[in-house]
Amino acid sequence: MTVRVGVIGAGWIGKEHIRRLTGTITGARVTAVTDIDAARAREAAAPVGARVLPDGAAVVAADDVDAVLVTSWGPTHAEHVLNAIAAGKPVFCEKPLATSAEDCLRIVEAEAAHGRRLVQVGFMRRYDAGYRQMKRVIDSGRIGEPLIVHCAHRNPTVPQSYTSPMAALDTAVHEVDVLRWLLDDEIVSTQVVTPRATSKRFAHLKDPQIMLFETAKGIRIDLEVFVNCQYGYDIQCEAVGEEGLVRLPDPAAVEVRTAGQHSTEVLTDWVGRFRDAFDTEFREWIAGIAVGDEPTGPSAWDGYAATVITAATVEALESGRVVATDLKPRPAFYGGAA
Ligand code: NAD
Ligand code: ISE
Repeated sequence: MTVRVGVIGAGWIGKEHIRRLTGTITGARVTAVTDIDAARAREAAAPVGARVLPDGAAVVAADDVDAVLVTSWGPTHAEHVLNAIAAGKPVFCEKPLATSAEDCLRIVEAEAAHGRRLVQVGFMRRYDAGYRQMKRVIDSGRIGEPLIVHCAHRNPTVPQSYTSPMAALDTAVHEVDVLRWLLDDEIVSTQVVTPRATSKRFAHLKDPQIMLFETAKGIRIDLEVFVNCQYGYDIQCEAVGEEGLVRLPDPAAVEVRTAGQHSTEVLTDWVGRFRDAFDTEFREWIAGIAVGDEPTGPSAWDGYAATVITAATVEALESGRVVATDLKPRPAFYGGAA
């Protein structure tokens, strides 16, 4: 079965995913596209022979749409995801699932009432080969019980529109998700420390920030978010356990020795760093839908947890305090205690 996908939001990542669904993976076709900027929708739809529809509701309702991809701005996600659930259609939503805990819970409740998982959230790091290897090592017990995790999330630069809360909401949200999954643990408190600010930032921005998370099992995580590091897009993660450590590999790159230097390239953006992860994420999503399986990737509950934890991190940044994350108990539908 070819899965017919309708896309809501034809901006940067929407176009990337349309290219991925139509040119990289098999088993999918993009049949409908919408964007509040109609010219953008036309530009994205024409090369793949998709129809342009007036809005997200029309995409969800379309007879030739089996599954919905939401790649619009974060504050609009909840409405489109809830529409897809009401229509009983699988929906892949780029992060964040929603921008408030209340909206995330509305999605969680709607999906649970539907009785089958329909929602997958676009936390692609779970599909990265390096993180998957790390998870296998941790789960095997080879490094013993994890105690500390050191992480860094560095972007070369960000535009003036990037604000201090976005370090948590837009950037660290990826570590929040991948670490909950990697450690099979929950983040219970968060704190932010701001070192000397880089002169390479816009004046309103606190950059870098060091986030300190504590998990239910007592694991301590330190995460440096540095979004004007200049030199490249660099993702680091090292888990230290009772009997050893495991470190995320850098992407494979040739070594060059010339002019008295030995070097390897550092990538410059997330598109290149996680290209294979995005491909795997969509390959698995489409393959599951094609055979009628429920999605197995990050769930609406994971989306809720990420939104609550990153909001608490913004509160920690603004108040200077350690903030408890206060997640609701996980419902049985999402694997919690019945
Ligand atoms: P963008 O601004 O380039 O694109 C968003 C598009 O959505 C725009 O074309 C806008 O006109 C359209 N849009 C907004 N509201 C709409 C609505 N209600 N209906 C239809 N179209 C609408 O932004 P982007 O960088 O592509 O980011 C989009 C989403 O993807 C964001 O939620 C962002 O956080 C997420 N994202 C994820 C990753 C990742 O690494 N997984 C990377 C970048 C962006
Ligand atoms: C962006 O939205 C992403 O999701 C990228 O993965 C992240 O590295 C970047 O900091 C965000 O702004």
